[in-house]
Amino acid sequence: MSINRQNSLPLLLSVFFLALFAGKIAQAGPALIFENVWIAEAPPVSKVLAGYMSIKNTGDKDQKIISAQSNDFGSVEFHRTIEKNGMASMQHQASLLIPAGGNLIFKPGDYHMMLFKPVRKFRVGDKAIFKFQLENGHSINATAVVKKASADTSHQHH
Ligand SMILES: [Cu+2]
Repeated sequence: MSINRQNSLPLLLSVFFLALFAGKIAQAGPALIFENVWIAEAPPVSKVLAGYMSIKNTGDKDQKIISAQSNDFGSVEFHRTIEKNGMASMQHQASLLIPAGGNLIFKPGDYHMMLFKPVRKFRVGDKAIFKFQLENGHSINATAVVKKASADTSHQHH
């Protein structure tokens, strides 16, 4: 007999800890979920488009997004429209903080992505891929779809 009960316990333990370790690695990734990522359709001559989304943080750590990029645009910025005394102005956001267990909603008149220099025309139903860079070194890809923006939510750029 080469294997007895006494020898199999350390083996079982090491398998157990290996599984635990593997589970930890799987959890270490960013717990951000991008939902309803969309780009507002704009006239074909537009040099800048606006994008929206919901970002959910299902993890127990705050997450910070420091940039976004897409092969379909020259550059991507995060903005927030602030209304003060009836005047709307846009503030550039250097980063986005999504609190643990919380979310951040982008919508017309609030947080939005400014998509500069589109490299092609976008029609309703077209898609574009965005890569979001996190402060912790991870990056997440999300696919946006072009939708019609209703008249009252059209984006106005300064
Ligand atoms: Cu803007």
